[in-house]
Amino acid sequence: MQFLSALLLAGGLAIASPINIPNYAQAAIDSGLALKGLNALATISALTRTGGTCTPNKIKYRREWRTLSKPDRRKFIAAVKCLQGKPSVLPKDGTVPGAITLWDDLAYAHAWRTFFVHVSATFLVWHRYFLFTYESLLETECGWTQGLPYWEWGLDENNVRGSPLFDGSDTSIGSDGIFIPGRPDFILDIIGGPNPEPVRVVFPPGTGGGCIERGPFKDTVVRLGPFPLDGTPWTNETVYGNNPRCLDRDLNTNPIKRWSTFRNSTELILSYDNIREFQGFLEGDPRVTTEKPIGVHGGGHWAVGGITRDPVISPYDPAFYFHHNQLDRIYWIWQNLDFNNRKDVFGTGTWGNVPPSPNVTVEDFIDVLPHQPAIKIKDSMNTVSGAPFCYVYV
Ligand SMILES: *[C@@H]1O[C@H](CO)[C@@H](O)[C@H](O)[C@H]1NC(C)=O
Ligand SMILES: *[C@@H]1O[C@H](CO)[C@@H](O)[C@H](O)[C@H]1NC(C)=O
Ligand SMILES: *[C@@H]1O[C@H](CO)[C@@H](O)[C@H](O)[C@H]1NC(C)=O
Ligand SMILES: [Cu+2]
Repeated sequence: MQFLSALLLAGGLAIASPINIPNYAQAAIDSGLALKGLNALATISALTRTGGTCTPNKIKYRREWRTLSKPDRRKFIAAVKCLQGKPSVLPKDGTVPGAITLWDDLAYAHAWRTFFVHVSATFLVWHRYFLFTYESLLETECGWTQGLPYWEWGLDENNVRGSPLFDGSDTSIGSDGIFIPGRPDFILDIIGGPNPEPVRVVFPPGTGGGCIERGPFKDTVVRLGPFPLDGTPWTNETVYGNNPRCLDRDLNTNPIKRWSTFRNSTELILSYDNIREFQGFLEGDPRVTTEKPIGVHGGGHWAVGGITRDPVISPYDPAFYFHHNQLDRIYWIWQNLDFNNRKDVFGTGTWGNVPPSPNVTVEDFIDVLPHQPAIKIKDSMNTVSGAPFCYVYV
């Protein structure tokens, strides 16, 4: 905690509600110094709200991957591998033939909620609960008692392939995919905005494209899916069936440089004071912005590529959780800078409100069946209430 007080003293800040945010210079924003400072302010703010069973000795400190010692990184990798080897706990009634392991279950838990928890009111809170479920399973099933590590994209905005998270060493989560040359650009036509014409986004393919080449998780087996990304109709059989194949990746610095830099994350936190805009810009929701499609959320997904582009079964890649943990961190920092005014949700309960559905309120529930019981959305706002969350980011 030493560095937190150091940062605060340096700024000579008074803690009030809402917190006074320093006027950061552009250089501090671009270098990540500002984001670090905002994280520190959020931590101090959050720690004033601990309650229930979330006593100081129980709080999990979620940290950036490269701040873990190498032995701890190996320990975390071993815990994830352990989870991948545990049997499925889904009912064996034939609904999900591809659910052989707990790792498949987690992909399924995301898959069957996909069209309700993206581009909807519950995007941030549902993924928060999903991450908590993963963190809890890592502890109860596989003995990982430290907080869930996250991936600070900004540290890799010039070179994703060189990231300690993806360098293929035994302290990474595996390398890039095997390079597949000669692929065309990605062309995304984003529909659902105010104009009938889609918003077109183009970027080059990454440096992989095939199965993970080396390092941990090279041998991870993917079973569910793939979900058809070209719009062809899907069936339960294709999405939930048992279709064993490798885990692929296509690391790509281009999407990070354009959508998930330190500047992008920091501006997102500082620019909006309501959840509609904050979440809309984070996710590139076309109903909120056509100028800034993709958002930091899409930037991270496309930077990893491969299966993490699949909106339905992306949790098969351990990178998914690192990426979403960083999103939850950005959300958490934003909330804790003005907590009393940032405990709301906005929107309905279906993707882009298709089909139309009622507005979601904080009295509604979210769940990650069958691994976690339903909780009220309002109980997902304070991450140190003990009901059920007990974590902060450092
Ligand atoms: C998948 O199965 C569930 C019941 O298990 C059913 O309600 C649903 O309509 C099915 N979806 C498709 C696309 O077949
Ligand atoms: C993201 O930040 C980079 C500089 O770090 C900038 O060039 C780019 O325009 C930003 N993207 C968005 C969508 O604001
Ligand atoms: C849902 O929320 C929107 C936006 O705030 C509002 O305009 C609309 O009236 C709400 N609908 C209902 C049924 O409350
Ligand atoms: Cu998701």
